[in-house]
Amino acid sequence: MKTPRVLAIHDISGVGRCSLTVALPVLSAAGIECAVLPTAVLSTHTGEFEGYTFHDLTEDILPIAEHWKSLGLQFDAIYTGYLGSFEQVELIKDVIDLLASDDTLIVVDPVMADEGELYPGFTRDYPAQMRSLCALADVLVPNVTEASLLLGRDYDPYPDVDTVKSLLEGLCADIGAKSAVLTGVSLTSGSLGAAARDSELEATTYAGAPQAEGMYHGSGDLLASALVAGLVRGCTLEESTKRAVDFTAASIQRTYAAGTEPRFGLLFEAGLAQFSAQFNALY
Ligand code: PXL
Repeated sequence: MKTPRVLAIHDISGVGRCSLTVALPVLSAAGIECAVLPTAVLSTHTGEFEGYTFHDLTEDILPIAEHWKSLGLQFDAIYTGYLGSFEQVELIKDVIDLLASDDTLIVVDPVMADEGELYPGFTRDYPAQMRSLCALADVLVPNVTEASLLLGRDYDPYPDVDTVKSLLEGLCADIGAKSAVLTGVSLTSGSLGAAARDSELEATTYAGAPQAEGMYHGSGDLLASALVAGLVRGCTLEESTKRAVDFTAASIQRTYAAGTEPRFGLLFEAGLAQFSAQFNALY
């Protein structure tokens, strides 16, 4: 099998297990080449760390993409995450225009908020800007806070099945994504997972795993990276969502058992071999 190539566009936070320090190992473990376009370099992510450094790479984004274009590089998927500014959202739309072919899967994780709050550094008008990038998504992967902000709806931390369905339908019909995976939802008691809407099949499915204690930074990035891995390796949206939820839930359980500080992220490393084995079987 030819090794698929994914372009991951996120920041690189040196410590804290999020964005590129998660996308790279997870995609590699699934047998995918992960090309990276870093949007910024930070010493740590912006949650629960004081005094982090932030080096913006906005000016490098288009020259990097233009160089790749001149090399004739093809990407099986373009996967975007944390972007530091309005300007970067606009630039990433240009990068997609430049580098995506009809066969490139566009996955957008509109990283900007969690638990009802925007992350530090994002202004209240950012979600409206992010909508325009989300419209290009084949698969949009927000958490419940991000979905509510994108749709201009009140945040409900515990959406029921009808609310989840309505959020997913809004992400597809109003925002324009072809499919959507809503993360951090609990539709059966004691479970936590993600609901997926495939608008071509007009089907909504739910994947849950036993709910583990704790909220960890980078959980959304881990789930989205594992989802991209499954999709690019040819699994359906439903199957990819299930694998991503299982991998993330096992990582949460392992981290809770280890008692490490949530800001240092999920101990996903010990689960990579098992995650990888599911894809080896596909070769
Ligand atoms: O995990 C999302 C994320 C990614 N990158 C940076 C962040 C966050 C969340 O806080 O701060 C820099």
